[in-house]
Amino acid sequence: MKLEKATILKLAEYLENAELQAHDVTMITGDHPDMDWDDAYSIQEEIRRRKEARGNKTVGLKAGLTSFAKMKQMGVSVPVFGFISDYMSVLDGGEVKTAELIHPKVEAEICIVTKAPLRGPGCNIAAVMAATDFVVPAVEIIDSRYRDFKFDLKSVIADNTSSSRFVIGGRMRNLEELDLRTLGVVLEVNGEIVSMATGAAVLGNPLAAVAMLANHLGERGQEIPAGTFIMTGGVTEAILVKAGDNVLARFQDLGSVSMRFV
Ligand code: OOG
Ligand code: MG
Repeated sequence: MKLEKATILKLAEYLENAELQAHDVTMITGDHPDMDWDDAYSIQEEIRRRKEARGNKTVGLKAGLTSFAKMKQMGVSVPVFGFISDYMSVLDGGEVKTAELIHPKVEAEICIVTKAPLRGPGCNIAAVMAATDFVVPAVEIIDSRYRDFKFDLKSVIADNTSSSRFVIGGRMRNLEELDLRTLGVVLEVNGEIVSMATGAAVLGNPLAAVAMLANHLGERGQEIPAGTFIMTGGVTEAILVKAGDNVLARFQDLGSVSMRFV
């Protein structure tokens, strides 16, 4: 850790206020070039603590920047991990209010719910398979608090990996019935296909993102509890949306997820 505790608290408040008041901010590494990875995750943890103290439940964990398309889009090479809160949930077919957001983008994600705890180090795909209760599709709406969606890895980690809204839809399926690597995903905006990919776009297998999350938490003495909803990361690059847009993600074998931006 390079930053003082008081600075961690101040930066968490700065970033969370930007989220809650829907205004953009400048990158925090600009003023704090010496901050390290622990500082970045500590700022994110403080944002989580603030939300939970206010009564918001943490309802899931996420991996981000796990697909080559996203890594290329954002110019980075390692995944990041964050959390999602109850108030970020939007019903399938529901409305996303753009007035509450800065510059939302959508991305289709393969998600799982665990039935047993997962703890690193040494967590691998087989361990994740054994701990998977079921698979379910979702669309994540990310909304970086940084101006023009431009950030470095430490800044985006501190900003809770741009978490903003998410829509779970489609149908749940047992992992045994699916091959996540060849599972196709088509993303449409206003009836037009804007991107497509298969599950292998995410680290070769989306379950690898869950193993990496368990190993990341293991380093911090934490684990993924049983019953955790986990988003494995966008399979394609994220697509900028605006009020009036209709978004539909079609997942092979898992049904579809939709929402309107108003
Ligand atoms: C960071 C969040 C990335 C994903 O699925 O790749 C993410 C960002 O791109 O703003 O959630
Ligand atoms: Mg995502």
